[in-house]
Amino acid sequence: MKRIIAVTAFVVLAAGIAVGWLRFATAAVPAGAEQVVHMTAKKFEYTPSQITLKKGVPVVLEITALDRDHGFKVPELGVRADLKSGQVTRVRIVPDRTGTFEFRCDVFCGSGHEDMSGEIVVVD
Ligand SMILES: [Cu+2]
Repeated sequence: MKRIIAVTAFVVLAAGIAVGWLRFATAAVPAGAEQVVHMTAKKFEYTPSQITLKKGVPVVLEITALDRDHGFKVPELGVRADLKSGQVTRVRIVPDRTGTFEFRCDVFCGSGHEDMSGEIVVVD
């Protein structure tokens, strides 16, 4: 009986360690796997205003709104986000086709708002 308890305790402990390790290992993978592109948004421009991505490769755009609220919209890639003033907004994109796609501000931000745009170039 003591032997059964000892074996059971060992199995439970080993399983616990295995699950813990697996969680640690899988949690560590996505963080380093995705490319991060840092951008800023301010009246009336994005920096950089052109970014080049690879088709099928996920990226996270980290966009900081420097002066006020802005928007970020890429209709052809199905992406839209609100950029709150002073905050970093993470926008995940997995480009599914090649081409040049315009992004623009869709939150009115002043007299130059209509010209606040840039482009994403997706290559193979
Ligand atoms: Cu705007």
